[in-house]
Amino acid sequence: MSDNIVFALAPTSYTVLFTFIELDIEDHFDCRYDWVGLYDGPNDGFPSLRYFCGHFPGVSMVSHGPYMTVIFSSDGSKNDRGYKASFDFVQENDGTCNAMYTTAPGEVTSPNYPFEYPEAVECVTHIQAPMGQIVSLVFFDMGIEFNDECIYDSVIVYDGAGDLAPEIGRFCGEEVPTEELISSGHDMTIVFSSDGSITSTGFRVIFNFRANSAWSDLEGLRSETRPSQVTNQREEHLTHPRRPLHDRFDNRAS
Ligand SMILES: [Ca+2]
Ligand SMILES: [Ca+2]
Repeated sequence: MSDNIVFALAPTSYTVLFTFIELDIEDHFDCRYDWVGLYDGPNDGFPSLRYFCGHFPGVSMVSHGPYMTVIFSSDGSKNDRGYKASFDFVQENDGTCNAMYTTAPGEVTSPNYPFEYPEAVECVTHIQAPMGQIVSLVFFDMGIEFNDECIYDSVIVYDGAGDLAPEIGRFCGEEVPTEELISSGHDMTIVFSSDGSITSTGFRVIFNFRANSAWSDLEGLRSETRPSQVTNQREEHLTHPRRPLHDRFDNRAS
């Protein structure tokens, strides 16, 4: 029998994004024996967001405020490997699912993935590679209410910062897109939206950064001529909100 408690505190106006990197906990339909519980506040007296057991790596949950409490509990028999997870702080906009990433590789999923996404949400994810690099995106899973023009629920990928940038692709349905999506500059934006009825299991994509050869040449030329302030201030500012509390934590004995 053991209990292990982790508490995350984000700055005011941020929420806590908790993602299972690995989850391997004695399975039971009610998670009665071993479990990880996520609570929407500074201790386990607050409402539980969800209890997890079994095997669901990649699942994320977001708190509604700046606190999240995570409790791992196991009973007296049958141990699996345990869990490993990461925390990030996400700026609260509409209280749900917007995010920004400036490091790679990384993953973006619909809320609650691989469980059903909520109705009537819009999640904007902005991915920004360092200057001179581009963003590459590959779909791994797809389950979004289908319509010929994806007018009800959709994932739209934009070639730039924000949804005014040109569209790279618009996706819905059950078929996993096979092509690699690439930005022309260092920004890419993913907008997931759902309407007020019919949901599905959602999507999962992996993104990475890579050198843009045209850019690299240009940067090489520039670095010889321009002043030494290589990083612009906007990037620094945007990087700050996503500093993790603990890069990773791990309940397994080493
Ligand atoms: Ca057990
Ligand atoms: Ca829908």
